Amino acid sequence: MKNNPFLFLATVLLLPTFLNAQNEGKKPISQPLVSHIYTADPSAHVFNGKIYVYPSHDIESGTKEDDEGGHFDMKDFHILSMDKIGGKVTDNGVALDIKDIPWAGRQLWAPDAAVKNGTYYLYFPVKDKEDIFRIGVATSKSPVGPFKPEATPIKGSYSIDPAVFKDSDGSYYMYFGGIWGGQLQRWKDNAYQGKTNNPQKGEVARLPRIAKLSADMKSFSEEVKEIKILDEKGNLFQEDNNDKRFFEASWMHKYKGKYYFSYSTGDTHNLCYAIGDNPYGPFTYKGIVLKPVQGWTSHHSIIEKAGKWYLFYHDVQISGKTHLRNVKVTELKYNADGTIQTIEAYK
Ligand code: FUB
Repeated sequence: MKNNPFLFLATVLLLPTFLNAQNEGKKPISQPLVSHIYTADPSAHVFNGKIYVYPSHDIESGTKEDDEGGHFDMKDFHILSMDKIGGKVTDNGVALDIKDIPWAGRQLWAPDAAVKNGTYYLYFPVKDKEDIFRIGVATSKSPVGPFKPEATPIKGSYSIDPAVFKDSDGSYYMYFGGIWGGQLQRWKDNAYQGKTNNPQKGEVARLPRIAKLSADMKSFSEEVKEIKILDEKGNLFQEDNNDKRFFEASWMHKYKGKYYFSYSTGDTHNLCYAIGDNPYGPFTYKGIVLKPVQGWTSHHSIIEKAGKWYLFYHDVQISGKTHLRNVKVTELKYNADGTIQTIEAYK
């Protein structure tokens, strides 16, 4: 897209207008969780019976919009908490500031969190001083911080959107990656290729990544691997299948013994899911979790609380601007065969 300014204009500027027009006259099914700050990319977890949401904190930094998402120029994280869905939402203040991350350059993007033995781990992508996205980790004794970052990024990490999943056997895995501004296309066999073109039609779509975390939760215990998302015939998606192929925003949850890998298709704005039998996949594409929301990006998490399942997501209801988003939550339901009922964010 970078090499084709007309395609860039069409997809980045015109498509959201079209999608937003599709939703015109309809009402959102849920309201922003908070409105005093802009929040996005909600990674929700239940820790000690309470719900914690680890979102990006969108701001109007004044950075000009470009085709690598330079206007998503976030500088800190605020963690939200609530006792129950629909209950009072607390903003717990600044949990981590970019100025306290020694190796960070710019753009603190979508985080996630995990807990182990009473220590909370905040995982975050940020561009390093060479403008290359890496994934860092910070720790705290409290789920809402303040978090103390490690001096260097996680060795072997790259790209964006970490999602950390704890399996039933106590193992932790990190899923990550995002194309275009998320730079995943710059990496091949875990080696940096330098600035490359965005993936082109006719190519096999880029695949999300996984690595098991070490016991210390601050490093990978194995080499980063690709995870396969297959169509119903067992084939990998092509870049042309951009309404189904992986773009960014990985999430993993387990339901009735199956592994559900969900993700955003980016330029076609779907949140999709694929099911597998183990954390590494392969995963077979099953359908859409959430139809396109107002705005350009779509990013989510899925949790269970008190016997019900919930989808946390974002749109731009408050601002109408792609880079100033607000997080929301709605119930998610399964069919008897384990497939997910597609959610329409506006009715
Ligand atoms: O918030 C910045 C980026 O936008 C995230 O990392 C992507 O998932 C998209 O939501």
